[in-house]
Amino acid sequence: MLEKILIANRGEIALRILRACREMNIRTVAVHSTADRDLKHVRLADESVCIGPPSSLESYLNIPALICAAELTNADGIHPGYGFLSENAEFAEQVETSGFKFIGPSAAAIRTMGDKVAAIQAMKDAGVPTVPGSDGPLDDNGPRNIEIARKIGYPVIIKAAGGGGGRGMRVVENEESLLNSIQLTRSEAAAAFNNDTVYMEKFLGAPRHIEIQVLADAHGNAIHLGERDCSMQRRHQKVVEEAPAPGITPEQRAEIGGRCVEACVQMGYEGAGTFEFLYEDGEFYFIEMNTRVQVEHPVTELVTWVDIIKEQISIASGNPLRFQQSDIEMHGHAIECRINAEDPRTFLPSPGKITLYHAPGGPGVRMDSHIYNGYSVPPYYDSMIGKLITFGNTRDSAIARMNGALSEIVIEGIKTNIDLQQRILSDPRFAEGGTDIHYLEKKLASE
Ligand code: MV4
Repeated sequence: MLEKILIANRGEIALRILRACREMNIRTVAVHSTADRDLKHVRLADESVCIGPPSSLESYLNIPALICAAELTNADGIHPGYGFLSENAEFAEQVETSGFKFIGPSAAAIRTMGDKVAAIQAMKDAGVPTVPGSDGPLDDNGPRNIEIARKIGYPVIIKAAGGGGGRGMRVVENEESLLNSIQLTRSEAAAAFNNDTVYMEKFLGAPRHIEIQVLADAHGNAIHLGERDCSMQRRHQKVVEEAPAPGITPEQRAEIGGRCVEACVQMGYEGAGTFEFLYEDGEFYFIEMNTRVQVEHPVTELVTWVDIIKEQISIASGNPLRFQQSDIEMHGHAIECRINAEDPRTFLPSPGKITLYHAPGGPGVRMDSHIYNGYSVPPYYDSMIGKLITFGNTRDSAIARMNGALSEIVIEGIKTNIDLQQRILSDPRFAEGGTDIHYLEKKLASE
């Protein structure tokens, strides 16, 4: 097993990784910017290293500083968490060539999934269903592009191969605007991602966002941990996530999960991963794969009883998976509300000192957060300050526990989105389950 892990992240996920290491008797190294000296995990870690000034570019994205910190402290593994360098193939490569274990997939796998055209091709090769589309990059042959769009049927969407997560896409309603839209998306992609490759897909009007969690070891074994529904989002920021996805049958789960597992085996994928799908009219359509642990991993943990972070570390240590697919059962229902330090009207970040904090508790309540009384939320990073996750035998009981926990939580001194979460949790359409990716934005516009 790895013996000392450097946690190349901050906030709640750094604390989450530290807790997993502690359970596994693995020593921990915290790295932090000068703005993050007071982070909870920095105090709890066996050692800590200051890696730079507040700016992420000079600290949490500073590859030489991170590798230097690993060398100084004699760490043997580096966990990237999510965001920052977690899906940076260059980082994964430099970590490994410097003699450390990158806790995640190979640089090659990260690179393939970072190129959305290559990712979709890999999925097609493995039998994972994809969105009807251009089957590869678009060239500048106007008549041919018009032909492709006609075959697919309007509306279509033009996406940048280097994009993802909502960046670099444009919906095209009709043939008149097609060629111009391709050119526009191409030049924006060249500027934003230094890659002008674009591709075309059928535009799905009202899908849900459902993703499959997988774990794959270095010995050719892979399993899936079922799905999460992440449709409740605003401007590509997820707000509420849940597992399982309402209405998905065990047969559907086994079918799509099995396809993802097969793809992992075929690609020689190693580590935790998430296959993102759009789900519409009973069909799954692959759009992207994430090669990191995700913010919303706890809802899967609560319904499968698998500790995803511990599995990542075990896999990176070279151990075979400790579960077979038949060992994985889904129990009950879990919901996660992201707690953000943000203005409820403008959604702009609201950093500052937390003058009073009372954590929620009780049966089926999990609070993944690094905040404490007197902690100052710095203005330099993401505004998410924690995740409130509830579990119940049924979806209704998970919702009831979430309503209770949201009313119990006290965070004073900064503005938060707790009121928004309470409005969502008491929304009758949310109670029914299965709202699409546009539901929250429409609800907010009508309030
Ligand atoms: C789509 C789509 C509809 N049709 N692709 C946005 C983020 C990126 N991961 C892919 N995205 C979308 N791709 C086709 N063919 C609609 C979206 C989309 C979306 C997807 C998931 C979650 C939220 C979203 C919000 C707006 C648009």
